[in-house]
Amino acid sequence: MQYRSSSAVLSSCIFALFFCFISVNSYAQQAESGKLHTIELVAEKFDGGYFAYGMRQYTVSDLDGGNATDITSRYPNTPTIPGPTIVITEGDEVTLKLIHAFDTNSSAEEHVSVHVHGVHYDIISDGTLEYINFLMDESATPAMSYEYRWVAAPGTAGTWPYHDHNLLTHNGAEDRGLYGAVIVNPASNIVDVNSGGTRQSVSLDSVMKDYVLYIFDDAFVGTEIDNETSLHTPAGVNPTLTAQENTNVRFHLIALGTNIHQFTLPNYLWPEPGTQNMVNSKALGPIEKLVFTVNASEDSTYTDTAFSSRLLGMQGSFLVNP
Ligand SMILES: [Cu+2]
Repeated sequence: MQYRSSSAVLSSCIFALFFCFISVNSYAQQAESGKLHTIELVAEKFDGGYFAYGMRQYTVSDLDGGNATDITSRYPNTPTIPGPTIVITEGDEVTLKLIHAFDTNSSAEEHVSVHVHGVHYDIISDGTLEYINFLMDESATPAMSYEYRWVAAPGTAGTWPYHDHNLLTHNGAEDRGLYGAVIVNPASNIVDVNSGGTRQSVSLDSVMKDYVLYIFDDAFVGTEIDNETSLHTPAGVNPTLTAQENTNVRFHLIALGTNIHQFTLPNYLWPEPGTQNMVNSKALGPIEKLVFTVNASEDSTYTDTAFSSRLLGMQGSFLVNP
């Protein structure tokens, strides 16, 4: 398949509760190798007046569709907050069909979308309304699903949020539960870990668990991925994270609030991305992210030490089982 490059477009979205800066990247190039992730997400109503994304169908195949494997069962079979974590690798492509699967009480509920950060896509996959993109409403509606296409081009490795942009307001309903994450693993399949104080490159295959922690302005909300069972489990508010001693585990922090947060994991140091330093704390502003891997050696308490976050008790246990 051929895809034309689109010109770079910059848009920004401001939420009632959160804001984010979004760069809609042009296709730097077509992915040269990798896998195709064919995903069907549903958006449904959720307890408490919230909304949630759910994984309806997920197959991974070669880019031409061959050798397809169904991995839907890795995910809960009901919609969840946070939404499903999509795990891909640089070089992969994603087609994501979103299905509007709830009765609407008002016209404000007729549009729902997926707007992603970090990966590349054409403007028709922006997941915004014509009001913002000057082109068209890129929504699933009660009448029609909508398909988005993303390319995890070289350089997109990282962990990125996705969220609705069109339900209720043109800023979306991220604050009503419609958000999730995309993990783009590096094509090298290598991550750096602190080994006895020095930086060591290890295979991603050695990472036994991934913890995705969304940092809101009053709490962490998490999802835990067990890479032995491949199961994704929503872990709730300020979740207790567990690891087996001496295994590598990876933290993915995504700040979704408007405050500046100061994440720390006492007794642990991790290689700072882009430098040779070892650090144990990181400031995260709105929509910033942090991905690091540690070797689980002792119990700790991950904490947001920013002043107001401390007052709100933003912390959770990291328990290492011998
Ligand atoms: Cu955004």
